[in-house]
Amino acid sequence: MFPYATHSWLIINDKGKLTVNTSSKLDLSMVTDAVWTDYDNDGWPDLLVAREWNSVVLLKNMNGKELVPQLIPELENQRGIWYSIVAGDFNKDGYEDYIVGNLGENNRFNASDKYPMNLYAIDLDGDGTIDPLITGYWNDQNGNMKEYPLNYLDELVSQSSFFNKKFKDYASFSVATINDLLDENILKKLQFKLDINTTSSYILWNEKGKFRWEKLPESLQVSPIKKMIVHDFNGDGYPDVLVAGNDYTYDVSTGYYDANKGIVLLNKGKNKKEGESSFEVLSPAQSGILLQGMVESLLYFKGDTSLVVTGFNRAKVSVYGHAEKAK
Ligand SMILES: [Ca+2]
Ligand SMILES: [Ca+2]
Ligand SMILES: [Ca+2]
Ligand SMILES: [Ca+2]
Repeated sequence: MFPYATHSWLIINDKGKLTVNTSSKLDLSMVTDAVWTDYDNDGWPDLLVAREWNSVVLLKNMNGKELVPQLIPELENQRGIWYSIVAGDFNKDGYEDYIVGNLGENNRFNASDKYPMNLYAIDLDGDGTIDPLITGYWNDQNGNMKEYPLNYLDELVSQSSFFNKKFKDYASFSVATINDLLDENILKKLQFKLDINTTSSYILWNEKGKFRWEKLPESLQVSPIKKMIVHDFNGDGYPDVLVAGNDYTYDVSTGYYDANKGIVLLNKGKNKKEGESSFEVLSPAQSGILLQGMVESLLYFKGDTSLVVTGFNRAKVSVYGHAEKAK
């Protein structure tokens, strides 16, 4: 139950027989997506894992014997609601790079190192189930940044009776910081706490096995990035990216995320400036592909006419044909 996560498993395909064993059990917290990628070009595919309320984590393939999570500060320092990850050698230096989808910047949270968003896993009313409490930082009446619950009182009351016992009216709740909510006694019940310091989506450059983050352009920060396809759409030899997302499941206080209509990142080749990408952002009008809704799946089927197939939440599947350019 959120924010607890069950184990992840590596399923071994042993000559057509699928097996799991104790060594294939992995504790990776809330995993959303993963990509096989030989990040260090040693011939063994490694696993790069995207996680919610956590960092991206790299599991290095030790000569085919085991997958070992690596402690990499560049990865651990960026904690987000990472929904999706794809790989492609975008600058064609022989090392695969990555695009990592996050919540985006179209929200009121402004998560940062100094002012993170926190998630408290705590059973406030003592009924045996966790009442996850999410907080962020906003200015108080005196202009000082204070930590407040993110949800409206109505939403919290519907989640746990703790809140209507604690707050008799909206006025007292509206000025209540996390310290008013969780006093010392209640904090004893805290099971664990997670935090994120970025909601932006990024390109993760792989510089010969060292990682460097570069924010995706503004027009890609409008909505959560849930699904992506890496494919050389215009046949120039450089991998491009189709980016889809949105989320209609957030609470009232956060609202609908629906601003991504399907975005193509056209790779313009080698970096113009060292260390900077040169992706051209194509709108649906420019690319001819429009993905309106909450995207749950996105697939590319290769064929005489290749197909981009998109699955939406509570809506029909959309299919776009894509004629490959002759090379
Ligand atoms: Ca490797
Ligand atoms: Ca590269
Ligand atoms: Ca509870
Ligand atoms: Ca291309």
